Amino acid sequence: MERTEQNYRLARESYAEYGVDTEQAIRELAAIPLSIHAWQGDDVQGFEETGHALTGSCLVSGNYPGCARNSRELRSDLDAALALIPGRHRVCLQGHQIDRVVPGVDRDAFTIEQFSGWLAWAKAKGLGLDIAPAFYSHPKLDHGLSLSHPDAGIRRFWIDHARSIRRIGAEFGRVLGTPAVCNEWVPDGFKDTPADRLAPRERLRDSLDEIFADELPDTQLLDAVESKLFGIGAESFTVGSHDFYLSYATRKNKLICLDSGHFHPTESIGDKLSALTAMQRPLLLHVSRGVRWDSDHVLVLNDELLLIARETVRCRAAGAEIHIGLDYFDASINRIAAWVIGARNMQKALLCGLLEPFDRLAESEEEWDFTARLALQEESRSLPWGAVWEEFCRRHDVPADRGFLPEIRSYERAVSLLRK
Ligand code: RNT
Ligand code: ZN
Repeated sequence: MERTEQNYRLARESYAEYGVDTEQAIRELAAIPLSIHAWQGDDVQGFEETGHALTGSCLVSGNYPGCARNSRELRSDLDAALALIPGRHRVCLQGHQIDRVVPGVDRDAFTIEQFSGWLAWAKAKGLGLDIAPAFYSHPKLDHGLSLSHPDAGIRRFWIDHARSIRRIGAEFGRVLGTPAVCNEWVPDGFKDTPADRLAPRERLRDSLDEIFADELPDTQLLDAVESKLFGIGAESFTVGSHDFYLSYATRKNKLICLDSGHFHPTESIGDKLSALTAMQRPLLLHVSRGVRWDSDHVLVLNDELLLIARETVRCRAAGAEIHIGLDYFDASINRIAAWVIGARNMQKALLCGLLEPFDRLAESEEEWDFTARLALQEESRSLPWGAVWEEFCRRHDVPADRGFLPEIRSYERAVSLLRK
């Protein structure tokens, strides 16, 4: 404890020499909520008890024991994870992670009743909730198509699912006093070259128009739309591409959701944040890590994450509204550890962004001194941000990095490994 404070005092002085106020960085980091994705905890399975396999090009690999079998167990696991993530955060649900199965009530007819346990839990814990319709793992996802399907009956089912999830989100927002972000992502696409690229896109556009026709106040609900480059089994064509959704979001005044695993590997969403902020769009991020074909590995503190976080910090400082959601799933390691490691890495990256000697860098840039800019960028990598992070954890009463795994181990011994 004492060592943490001593290290922090020295770090504070070091940063002060670069004109950086660590106290301000600590305050600002505490004010950035992450939307923690509930689906890391159930391998994106949901709780409908229908036994539908995971479809829609999301693939979860691994069989680490102790997966949550119902929403009650998932909430208990989330409690364990949230206790190890410093600060106050939100939880994002998928539209099939229901509390209660009512025979005969399918996704197109879900109401707040299916999510009442989540709402009560969030209210008791003072958490905000976000949500997304689940357009996959269901027989109505036919030939890989949902909202863009040529059959009006199939489109109707998915439109009604999205409408019901929007209403549930608005109820979350109303009761919890913080708007729920509701994100529309559909897996629609083709494995091989389509004959007609336009018709599915026109159908997706019209389905979205119908979904958003229900007017809900933005004090309760914020709509987002999420693009993707390709998916497994949809390698050649994705109906909801980035161009499609970016212009849709602009036209309909929706949030565009940028998933860091949904672009060409050399294309970074870090660069897109300022481009969109310049156009004054609020944004939703799905922060993830792409590895070869997979878009959903646990976040590590790599250059990509540092860029996304530093740009988020800069754009937020300029007044941009950027909602940070996490989106990855790994079933090959302890699922609570996956949440905790990824969320803490997101926070560490944000902290590095907040601690960057920005004024000095900008000064060099203004003076056209690109040599000094590069030298300082590299120098600042080895400034003692780790000591500030430990102090941040201490102030939030959460273990430092060396301390969280033992807690997860004891939770799995006492709770999750007993699940069969
Ligand atoms: C899929 C999208 C989407 C999903 C969730 C589970 O590629 O990223 O956000 O991760 O719907
Ligand atoms: Zn995503």
